[in-house]
Amino acid sequence: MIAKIRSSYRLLSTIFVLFVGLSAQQALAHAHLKMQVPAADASISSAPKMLTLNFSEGIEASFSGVKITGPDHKAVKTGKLSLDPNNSTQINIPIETELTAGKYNVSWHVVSVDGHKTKGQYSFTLN
Ligand SMILES: [Cu+2]
Repeated sequence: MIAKIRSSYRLLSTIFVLFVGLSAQQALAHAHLKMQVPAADASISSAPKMLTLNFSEGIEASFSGVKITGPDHKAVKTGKLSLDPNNSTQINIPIETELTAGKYNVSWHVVSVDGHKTKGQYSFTLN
């Protein structure tokens, strides 16, 4: 009898551990920024024409946005954000003005294919 209770207790705790493990994995499945061009904290010498952001998950482009702010604290004119045709985890944002030297801040927010929102920011410097 005691042995039977012990084994069902063990089964229950195994199920519980599996459940907690799965939930934690789902929480980690949100879209995190993995890579960006120009890179975060980069010091670059030529003005970029395009900004690309790579995430850990597929992105819903229509619910995502990126804002670039220049050294004068004004927003940089950007074109329409789009999903890369060959990679659903990458978004491309055309830069429609010739950037001048200074520090630029990139502020992004995205919705991943699982419907979750994430956001963040980083900067790069044009010399
Ligand atoms: Cu998620």
